[in-house]
Amino acid sequence: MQSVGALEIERLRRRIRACDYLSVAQLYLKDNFLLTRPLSKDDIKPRLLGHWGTCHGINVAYANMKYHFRNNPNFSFVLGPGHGFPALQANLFLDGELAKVDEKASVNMAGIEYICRSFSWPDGFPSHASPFTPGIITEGGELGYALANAYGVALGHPEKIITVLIGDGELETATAIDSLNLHNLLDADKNGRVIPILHLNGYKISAPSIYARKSERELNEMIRGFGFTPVFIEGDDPETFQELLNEKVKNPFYILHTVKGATGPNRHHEAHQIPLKNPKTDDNELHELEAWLKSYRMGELIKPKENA
Ligand SMILES: Cc1ncc(C[n+]2csc(CCOP(=O)(O)OP(=O)(O)O)c2C)c(N)n1
Repeated sequence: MQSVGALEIERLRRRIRACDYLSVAQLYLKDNFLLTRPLSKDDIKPRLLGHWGTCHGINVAYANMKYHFRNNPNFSFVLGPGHGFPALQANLFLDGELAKVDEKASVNMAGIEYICRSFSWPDGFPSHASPFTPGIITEGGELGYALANAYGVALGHPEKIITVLIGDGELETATAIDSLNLHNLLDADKNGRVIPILHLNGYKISAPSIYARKSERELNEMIRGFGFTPVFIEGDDPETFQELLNEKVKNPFYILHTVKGATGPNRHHEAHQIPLKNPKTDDNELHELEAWLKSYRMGELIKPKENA
């Protein structure tokens, strides 16, 4: 089994921290983007609109899968929870993908300011992944099609590897659950490989998801019944994730088990959209938000010249 060095694991942890920070900053900030002074109510956007709960899981899955397939130009990532757009945008920004289509999104301080200020803002970026996002071919809004889209991308392209992140709420849709049968129709010699990851974060908006209520054994048996080998990834540490990715498994189906809203202030159903709703008017929430942003220690992750 191939193993990933400590330096690379640390880099992945830092990347995930930076993407988490940028996700929160996009949701909340219209100024003071790197907290160069104490956070004030004037720094907060007047209307908070977006989804936080799924972001950390997206950042974990994106960083790990992209690293694992870093030498494969035919790798792509399909995102089911497009409402977790701050996370997708953070990754595309950091990788310089956004700057390829929008020069204002250069990977520096000015770019950070631009993506944060413009998120969910009139004439700026929408709150969900949309056709303005590099690589987005189908704008969702309606959950359920990620897996079917991934198999569509694989059709007739044996060189392709497509990983697809599916929410546990999304898997409750008829389309998503039935799409687990699609691999039976694809001849492996003529089509690409699809690698599903179920993001088991426990909730579908404010209620527990059905799949989170199943025992690990029940879930494993269900996935096995569809013809996959279930692989549980417990928690968000890249070391575990990379180890499991490097284990050779026939037709794997990864189950990324995280807590909804992980790394944020409330880690459950209330984390789905905006976890702290009134930092612009409530002193306690403002301080909680500042502590949350500071917990990522973003200053350590930015090169000094960009931090100036
Ligand atoms: C077909 C459909 N039904 C309902 C919704 C409303 N909706 C938006 S997000 C969401 C919860 C999704 O849960 P999950 O897929 O687990 O994503 P996560 O918890 O990671 O945010 C729902 C039900 C929708 N977008 N599409």
